[in-house]
Amino acid sequence: MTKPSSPSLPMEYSDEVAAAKQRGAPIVALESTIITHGMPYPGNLDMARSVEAIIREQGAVPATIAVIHGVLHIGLDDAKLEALSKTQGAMKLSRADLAFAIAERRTGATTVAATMIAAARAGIRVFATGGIGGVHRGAEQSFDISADLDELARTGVIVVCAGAKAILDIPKTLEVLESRGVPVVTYDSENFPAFWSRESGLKSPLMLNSPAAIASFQRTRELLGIDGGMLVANPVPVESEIPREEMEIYITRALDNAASEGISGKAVTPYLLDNLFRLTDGRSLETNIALVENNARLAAGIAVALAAND
Ligand code: PSU
Ligand code: MN
Repeated sequence: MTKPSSPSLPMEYSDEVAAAKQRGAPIVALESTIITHGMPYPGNLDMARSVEAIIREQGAVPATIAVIHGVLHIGLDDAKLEALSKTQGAMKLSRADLAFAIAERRTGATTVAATMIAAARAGIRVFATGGIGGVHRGAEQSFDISADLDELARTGVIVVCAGAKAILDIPKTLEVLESRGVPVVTYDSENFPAFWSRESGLKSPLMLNSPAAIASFQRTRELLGIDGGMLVANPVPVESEIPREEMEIYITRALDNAASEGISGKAVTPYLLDNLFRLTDGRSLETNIALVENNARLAAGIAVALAAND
């Protein structure tokens, strides 16, 4: 008599990622909300492809994560990546609703929080994104604090970003990360970056200058039995940055627009990104793409350094 098999999670690896896992090659996770909710088509597809290519050039394997018709995908082949980049109405998934999308056979893109959960489950330790969610300006009224911060505190994945988006309250975001015990390491700079700009006006809590040093810091945390994630902030390259003072003008306008249209909840971040894209005549998007590419390069370096010491 055969025992009924226990139900298993509908999770599928791309061929490339499955092969990488088999041989113990370094893998870098990538989120998909940035594709469906963060950038317009076709710029989103160009970005998704170029980020994957950069990770391969650095000797690692990219794993873009998304839920497609209820299946949690770890790595998307090019046809799936292209289809996702054109999908209208995909859910934006965080810890609260990742399982909902799978159970209800829906299609959804993973935010930083949901991508971390999926990456950890797939044994992937490094993840590249653009900017994390954080404490929104006016959070003392709206209570809008991204679930990304809680996820960083509890899930052991290194997240490489370009700092917190300047649409957020960056001092409060750093305070929450500190309270929750999340190390914030800026790569090769003393200043914590603000996504489109290299500086936020705040010093970074920690600084390291090489992927090997970041890998060694992470190993030491593991030896101490400290769980939870790490945030690595990588300033946007000088030639692609939009200076803080200039960006602030657009951000103030975008926030005003969001307030007068009554935008709230999950819609806030996508609305602001889209509004800034218009207000800057597409320049914010060019910067966004450049910084994600830059983060992918560093994340691959960290993944390679971690794998070298396994
Ligand atoms: N960074 C980008 N574009 C994005 C995001 C980050 O360059 O679209 C997304 C990420 O998926 C992040 C999410 O997790 O925005 C945060 O949304 P919220 O503020 O609703 O938690
Ligand atoms: Mn929010």
